[in-house]
Amino acid sequence: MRTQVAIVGGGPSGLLLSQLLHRKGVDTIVLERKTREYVLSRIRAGILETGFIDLMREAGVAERLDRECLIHDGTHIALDQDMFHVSFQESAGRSVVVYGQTELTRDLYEAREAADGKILYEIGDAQIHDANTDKPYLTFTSDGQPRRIDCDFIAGCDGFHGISRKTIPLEVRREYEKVYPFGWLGILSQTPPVDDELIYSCSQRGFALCSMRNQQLSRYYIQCALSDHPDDWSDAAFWDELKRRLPGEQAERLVTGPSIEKSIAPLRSFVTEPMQWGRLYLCGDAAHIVPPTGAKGLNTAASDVHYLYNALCEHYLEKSPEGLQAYSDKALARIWKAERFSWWMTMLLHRFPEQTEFDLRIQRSEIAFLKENESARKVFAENYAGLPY
Ligand code: RFL
Ligand code: PHB
Repeated sequence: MRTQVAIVGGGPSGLLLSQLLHRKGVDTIVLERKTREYVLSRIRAGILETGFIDLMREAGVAERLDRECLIHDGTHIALDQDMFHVSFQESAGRSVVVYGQTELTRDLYEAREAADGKILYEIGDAQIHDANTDKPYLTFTSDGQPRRIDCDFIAGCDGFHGISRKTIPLEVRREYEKVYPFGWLGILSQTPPVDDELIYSCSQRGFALCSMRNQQLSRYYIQCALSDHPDDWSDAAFWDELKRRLPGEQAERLVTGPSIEKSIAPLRSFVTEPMQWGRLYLCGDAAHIVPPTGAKGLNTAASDVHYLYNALCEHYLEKSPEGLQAYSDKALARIWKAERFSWWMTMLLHRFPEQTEFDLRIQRSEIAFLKENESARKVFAENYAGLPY
């Protein structure tokens, strides 16, 4: 088989890149290790920046998103019983939208299928060869048969546990990592959300987040120990703990119900540099991870896709190598800013095992400053609503 751009990974990064390139007449093949159903069963991101929406529109896949998404002009932040609002519209002049990663991925799959796009599912043992030459290729197994794809470029969109990043030799690759000493226990429930907007809550019992997917589907998270297992948490125990971490009025208003999904995600900050090696380009979680506190994971994947898509268009349509040469530096400049914001928001709102009384007072005073100071709220809103591409 031959294609222009071979894409490893059929998550949101890989599918969006494939769909955007297809609209410019560039041929791609997407290789996905799992089934379509498995990818769609992963409950992940919920908040999209406007840059992401613009890309979905450019890819011609935003019709349902534009119709069904919830626009959020701001967010609530709670410190114990006190809750205040930060308006993204007032402070940054833009909003974010709520539209689940599952729905977005479904829209992308449907668009690729409608255009007869090539996606190979359940492939095994993918390996990248000769990425630092003019003739890169991939080998893998499909239906038990060995296969090979020759291509011009390889996009490594295979997430944190994929093979693409590890293909870059250790002498070239530099990794930066911070692991946080807790996880997020998340549940999805068929209940109306407790508020029209998100609530990020810093309480003495730890962090909690009230989010949603739509008017009838809520997504809630609580900070938990890394040693916890979802089965340790009955629904009743989860609701009880969530209520204790919310201001009284919100706790009272909370509608509870059976969970339809329950999982624990560890929190990590991670960046690999460079994001390019020869003809291999990394995109999304394959190159970087943020803790979910700033809702930046999927949004940073989208900015990578934006830079790589434009660079590939410059290569194929304008015969210019400049975009591809600049890709890693451009992508990383934006990534590090999102890393900083996600780290800061994580430090601001969680309980840390080694926190002293002094640390706690500093944390409270930083939240108070955010509440009272317009400039601080502006910095928060600019970052949360998404920095420009
Ligand atoms: P993905 O989604 O991990 O997709 C990678 C795909 O590659 C496949 N794959 C392979 N395929 C072939 N060969 C191999 N060797 C392969 N190895 C792996 C995998 O099966 C998979 O299908 O990466 P991608 O596309 O870069 O997308 C990244 C996002 O999924 C991720 O950043 C977000 O979900 C992070 N995130 C959030 N991001 C936001 O922007 N806003 C949020 O509100 C938000 N909330 C979250 C989140 C992530 C969470 N978890 C569980 C990690 C909340 C949570 C709880
Ligand atoms: C979510 O809805 O899953 C979500 C929202 C905001 C975050 C993280 C996750 O910061």
